Amino acid sequence: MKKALILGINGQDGSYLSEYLLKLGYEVYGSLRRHSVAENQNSRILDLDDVKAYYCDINDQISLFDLIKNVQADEIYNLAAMSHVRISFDIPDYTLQTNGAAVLNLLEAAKKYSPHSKIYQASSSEMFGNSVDKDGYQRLTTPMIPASPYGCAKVLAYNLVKHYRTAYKKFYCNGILFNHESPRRGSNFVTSKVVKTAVEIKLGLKKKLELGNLDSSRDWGHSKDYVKAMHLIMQHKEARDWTVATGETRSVRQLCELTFKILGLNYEDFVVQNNIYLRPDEIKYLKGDSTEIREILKWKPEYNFEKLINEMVEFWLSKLRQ
Ligand code: F7E
Repeated sequence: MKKALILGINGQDGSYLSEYLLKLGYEVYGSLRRHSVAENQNSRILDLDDVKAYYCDINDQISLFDLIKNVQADEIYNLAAMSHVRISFDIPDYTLQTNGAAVLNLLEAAKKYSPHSKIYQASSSEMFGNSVDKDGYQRLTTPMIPASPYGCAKVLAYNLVKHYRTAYKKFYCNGILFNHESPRRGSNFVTSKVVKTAVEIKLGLKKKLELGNLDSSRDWGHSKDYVKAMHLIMQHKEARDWTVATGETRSVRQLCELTFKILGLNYEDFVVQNNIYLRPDEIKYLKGDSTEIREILKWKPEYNFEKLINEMVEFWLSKLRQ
């Protein structure tokens, strides 16, 4: 039985990855961060009785080193991060520490105490900033010019992983994942915010939806598909980096248009701009080239944008109707 350790197991991706690995027969361990609302601590993995979850913070070397040493995992997935780009402008120091420098702790801990472990690092399309290749895509060779503290920290971690792979001949990989969503997405990310508020408007619970930049575009996939990509990356014969994306891009405006349309409404009647949701710097356009992972690892997403948003609308309708 293979052992997996998922750092950040209660996040959207951590919970889907746990379910997937349990189904594949893995023994699944995870780290939980202490949360002041106890109910939120493990809310996404409540149904997963077989998961062994422990308190550990990637910033806390003592708990991290102990966990790495005690579990002796075959595969370590680092999904622990401060994941909100706009909030990273408010707490840049914490973001840099958690998403960047703390990855060094992980690499050192694994090198010293669990040398056989493979490591997957959750890298992000946010690392590209506003650089786009001539053909309109981002890929491994696209220059990384991050446009947020979040992106800067992720570039640091990305480079540390590459460095440890080369210097110490380790199976350490980066998955550069473009935006990925689901009904489990936190409601301050734009897809969940739009879908949840549109459903509230439909049910007469709210009157308007306040957003920041409507003209930025993102390549949105489904978290369930993306955790399968993480696993495939760890099974490949060679340790290397990959980009994972749908290869389609939509603007926030198009997201609003589709969501309200599914509910029989016109977004223009309800959406207003509020400058507090604008960012000091913003990525205008993301569209990922995932040809390599599709061709070499045979990764194939089951969801497209329409199916993803329809599933999220169904989820919020049934939750808020109760
Ligand atoms: O914003 C715009 C916002 O916060 C998407 C994280 O998973 O993906 C995610 O980062 C777009 C941006 O995601 C609102 O300005 C407009 O252009 O959903 P988001 P993100 O910043 O792209 C990457 C790949 C990650 O790695 C991150 O961890 O939507 N937008 N109005 C808004 N965004 C939010 N959150 N709220 C608004 O009111």
